[in-house]
Amino acid sequence: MNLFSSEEHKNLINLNLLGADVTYYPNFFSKKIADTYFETLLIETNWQQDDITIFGKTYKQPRLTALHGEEGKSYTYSGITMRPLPFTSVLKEIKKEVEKISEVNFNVVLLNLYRDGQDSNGWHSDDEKELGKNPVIASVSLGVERTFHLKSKDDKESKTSIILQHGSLLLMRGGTQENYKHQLPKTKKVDSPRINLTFRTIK
Ligand SMILES: O=C(O)CCC(=O)C(=O)O
Repeated sequence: MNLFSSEEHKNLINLNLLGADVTYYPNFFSKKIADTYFETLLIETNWQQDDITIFGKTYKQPRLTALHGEEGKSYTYSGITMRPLPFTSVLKEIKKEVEKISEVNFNVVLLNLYRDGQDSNGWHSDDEKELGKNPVIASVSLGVERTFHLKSKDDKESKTSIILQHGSLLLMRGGTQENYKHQLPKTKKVDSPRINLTFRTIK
């Protein structure tokens, strides 16, 4: 099934950030397909809320998560080690499409469920050792639109904001993780859920 037309793929935005390579595809999936993916993932994912440890303090993670991927590809971040459940058929379908455009084979996907605007993801880089140097991260957004921020590690004043739409893909490559941090801040303007999928390659 062709999930998108090549015409839609021309509609891409390069964020033009020095030392990074970030491309945004607002309509990567059609609304109809994105609606189906959102409903399926919301219902069939085994969402969990882990404790995270930051600077020695333990908190409940402000969102729900799940990890799916190839056997043995565990992922450790913020003091949590997640062991993957197998890829489901819907995740395989999404993975196939993001692999075509990014020309990378991904072996895990981290899913985040932001239940409402009070759920968030703090400033960080996806720079864990097991992702290797200059990792390619393909980030799919489903559900309510949320603002995403990037800031340079050298110039902390210059913050870039982008609204991540339902059915969009944000592709982060090159020096993005080495040179930038990103976050998904809390917002009072949103009271419905969003699912984010970040496809990654664990070495
Ligand atoms: O929800 C998002 O768009 C960001 C997700 C993210 O930064 C992560 O999972 O590392």
